[in-house]
Formats: sequence, C-alpha cells, structure tokens
Amino acid sequence: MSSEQFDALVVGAGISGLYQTYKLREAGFSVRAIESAPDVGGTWYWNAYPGCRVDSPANIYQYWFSQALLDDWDWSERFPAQPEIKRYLQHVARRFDLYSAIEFETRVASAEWLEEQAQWRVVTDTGKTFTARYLVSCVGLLSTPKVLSIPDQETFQGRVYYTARWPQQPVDLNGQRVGVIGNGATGIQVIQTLAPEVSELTVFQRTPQYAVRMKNYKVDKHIMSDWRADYPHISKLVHTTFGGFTWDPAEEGHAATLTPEQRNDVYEECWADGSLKMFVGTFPETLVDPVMNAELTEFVRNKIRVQINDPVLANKLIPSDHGYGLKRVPLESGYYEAFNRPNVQLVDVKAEPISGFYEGGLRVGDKEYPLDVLIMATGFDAGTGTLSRMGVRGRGGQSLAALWGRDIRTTLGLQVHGFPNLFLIGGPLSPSAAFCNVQTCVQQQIDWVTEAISHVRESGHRSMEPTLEREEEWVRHHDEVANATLMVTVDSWYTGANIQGKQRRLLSYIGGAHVYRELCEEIQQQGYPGFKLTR
Ligand code: NA7
Repeated sequence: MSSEQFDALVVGAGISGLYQTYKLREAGFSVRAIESAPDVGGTWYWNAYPGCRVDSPANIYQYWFSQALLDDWDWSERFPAQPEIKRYLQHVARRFDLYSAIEFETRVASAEWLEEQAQWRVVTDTGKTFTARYLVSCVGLLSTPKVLSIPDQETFQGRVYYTARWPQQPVDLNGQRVGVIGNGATGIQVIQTLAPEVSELTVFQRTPQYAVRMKNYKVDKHIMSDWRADYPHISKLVHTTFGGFTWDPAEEGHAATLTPEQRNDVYEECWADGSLKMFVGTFPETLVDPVMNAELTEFVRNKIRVQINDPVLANKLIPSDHGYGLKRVPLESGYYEAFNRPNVQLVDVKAEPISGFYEGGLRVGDKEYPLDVLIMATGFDAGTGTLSRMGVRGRGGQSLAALWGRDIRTTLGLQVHGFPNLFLIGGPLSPSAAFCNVQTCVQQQIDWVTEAISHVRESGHRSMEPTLEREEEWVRHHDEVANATLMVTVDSWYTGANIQGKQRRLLSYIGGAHVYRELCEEIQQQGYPGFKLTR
C-alpha cells in the first residue's frame, strides 16, 4: 500500500492544530494536518448554532506567536460571536499559509505504531495512508457530540439539529415552534437567542444551571488601541495565573480573614466583571469547603432569582442539587429573563422523562409537545471521545480506546505510556482539558511538544514515551488534587458522568495552569526525566 511520508502528522485544524502545524513547520519538520471539516476552525467551525459566542475575553483568546498578527487583527467585541472567531482562525491559516498543509474532509480511521520503523501509520476514511514519526492529536476537548437516542425519532415530521453539527447555511427558525434539549453553556446561548425569534420555545430541562450575566461590549478603535498597548503585558500575565486568564483567585486563607460582608464585596466585584472571573476569580475555598461554597451559592441564587418573575418558575430554574461553580459556569445574556416571555415554556424532564417522538413533536410522559424543530444542545463526550474513536494502537497493538475505557490516564496530559511519539494537546489530565483559558494552555503545550519533538530528533533518538512509573505518579497527583475539591462529587462532563459507562475521573488537572507550566518547563530543563528516549 503506498503511503505519503511526513515527519509529523497533526490531527485537527482548530485552534491547536493550526498553531501546532505552524510550529512544527517552523522547526523544520515536514507536516500534514488532517481535518474532518471542509475548513479550519474545529469547534469554532462546527458550533455554528444561533448565539454561539466565546466566553473568554477576546484579548486573551488569541495567539501570541506573531507580532504582525497581533498588529493586524482587530476584535469587534469583548466576547465575539462564533463567526468572528472562525474568521480569525481562517485569517491565521491564510496569513501563515497553513491551508496548503491541511487535508480537509478527512478523518483518521486508524493510527498504528510500527515498532520496527518507529513510525505511526495513519489510514484515513478517504482511503489514504500516511506515515510519520510523530503524531500530534489536536482533536479538541469538545469535538464528539453526545448523541441522544430518543425512541421513534423516525416518526417525527419536523427537523432535528445538533448544536455541535449546526448547518453552515442559515437555518430559518422564524415563526417556528422550537424545542431545546440541554441547558449547559450551549443550550443557554441558543435559548436566549431564539426566544424573541421563534413563535414558541419549549425548553426540556433535566438539570438547571447557575449562569452569570455576561458583560459584553463593542470594541471600538480606542479600546482596541488600549488592548494592543497592553498585549505585551497580557501575553505574559496569562501564563502566570491559575486559569490562564488575567485574574487570579484570592490567596488561600484570605477568605477566612474577611467578614461575610467583605467577602460579599468580593463576590459583587467579580459578578460585576461579567466574565468567568465570577468562576475562577473569587476564593479557592469555594471549590473545596462546603460552607464557603454554600455562601457563594446563596449569593448567586439571589442574583438569579431577581431575574425571574414567577417564583415557582425561579425554583425550577435555580439549581438545588449542587453548589455553584462545581460544574462549568456558563455566561448568559438574558437567559433567565427569556422564561418571563409568554412564548417560552419550561418542561421538567427529570420529574417526568422524555418518552419519545411522535409525528408532530416530542412526548414527555403522556403529554405531547408539538414542534417543528428540535435542537439538541446535549454536550460532548469530552476529552477522550474523539481520540477513542480514532483506532489508535500503540506498542504491541494496544488500543488507546480500550485503555481509556478502563482507566483514563496520561502523563501530564501530554503523552500516554505505551504510545511512543503520540503527543496530546488538550489531553485528559492537563489544565487545558477544562480548567484553563484554552488559548493560553494549548499554546503552552504546543510549545512544549514542539521542543520535545525537536529534542528527540536532535539527540539522535527515534522515539519518546513516558515511563509507567512517571505516569502513575502524575495520575496519583492529579487524583489527589482533584479529590480535594467538591467538583468530583457532582455529575457533569468535567467528571465524565454525562456519558454512560465512562470512567469517572476529573478530566482536567486542577492544580493550576501556572503550576503545570512550571512543571513542564522543569522537565524540559532537566532533560525529560520520566520519559524514555529510544534510538
Ligand atoms: P453540557 O454542559 O454537557 O450540557 C449538556 C446539557 O444537555 C445539560 O443540560 C444536560 O443535562 C443535557 N442533556 C444531556 N443528555 C440529556 C438527556 N438524555 N436528556 C435531557 N437532557 C440531557 O454541554 P454544553 O455543550 O452546553 O457545554 C459544553 C461546554 O462547552 C461548556 O461547559 C463550555 O466549556 C463550552 P444534565 O445536566 O445531564 O441533566
């Protein structure tokens, strides 16, 4: 079988894949990226649903590697909508001539490590075969949608859309009767956007969410110029903070030195920022101490309650089964207020589950809800979902899917024992898997991986792989930090609980992005202890 040979293959052409392709090429490697979509963007390509918007400020949700790029790209809003992020990524791909390095509309069907040759052989669903010494996964954390199997879907005469596979052409929902399943960050954006546009909106809610009011604003040329002047500072700052943002939570222990009123002032200040500062910028104790968590939860409940006219409805929309901040906190712009509208109704599908479709809509228990369109905002098989479906086989033919089916383990989220020269960006058990502004943390990992690959080549080795001991040490440390938090007690995509049968483990390292970066740097400076290099 003929195959195309490269030094490195990158899987994915989203935020990570584009930068990884650029970096490897700059380091002198021949590189091919494989992307299932017809264009760049990854998550920002597929999630073209109404209201999709980034919830990290644009001035940190960007690449730092090129001054020219920073100089010539202007943002239009503090939290830009999906089309703008996609345009930015397309601009980057054009500006750095990355399109020519990408194989579009192509999926990896299998990836097999060939021990003798020290090469990865990758076969695609288009029938092509590639071989490369290095394989870098940039498949994204939220790329495999969670698909629901609802009885009798074939009988439904209306349309069904998944937000994570939204059509690229506009979908006209004007005047339609629309249903939404899912109240995570995605469902919230869809609901608040469609409520004023559609004739009837029926929200099938299983679990309510705490969401924080987003403070978005237009970025005019003055703001843009202030941002730009601050870029040198921001680009350094984001690498020194807990979550890769420009803010940090208070010092540990500080909360206990304050009165409840003073702590309330801190909550107010974070709330007023209208950003994820309200998630990662208060007190670290709120994530580990039930009493502190209850205090913050009460604050947020009160903020939400005043937005909902009907107190009975408010009780349904405000979570009571878990504390604030123990799941990913979405930002909202009129989500709760949407339920004050006469054309929006909430259906509790926990009290009575969805029983199935019928010709004209969805049935919950015996009750029928007529629909023209049903939108599924049901989340993702996060972190492991895409890689587990890629047919990855490492040393001795062992399957990554089978390994992760038993035990989701990695070494710093960067490599997996038994899988030489497979590098992961945004891999499980790293901060970038969930607890870091993605742009900050994937760039740090890509820089690390590029250095590591260059080191393998320059030191005359053929492969690099973490030792079992190093991996076990990392998994132990990860679990120890994770199990000290209240997050592990809650069902969410963070803990893998949203996917039936998935191993329960906090998906992302929560010891701090800054701590992780220092550790990665130390490993590099010390010549990769705990990683085995083979000639
Ligand atoms: P999430 O946060 O995983 O939310 C998925 C939503 O879908 C959530 O409300 C789920 O309710 C709901 N869901 C999932 N399966 C079902 C079934 N079977 N029946 C009813 N409802 C269901 O995904 P998002 O896409 O919103 O957000 C993912 C991340 O993207 C977000 O955290 C940001 O980082 C960006 P449940 O809670 O399971 O009861």
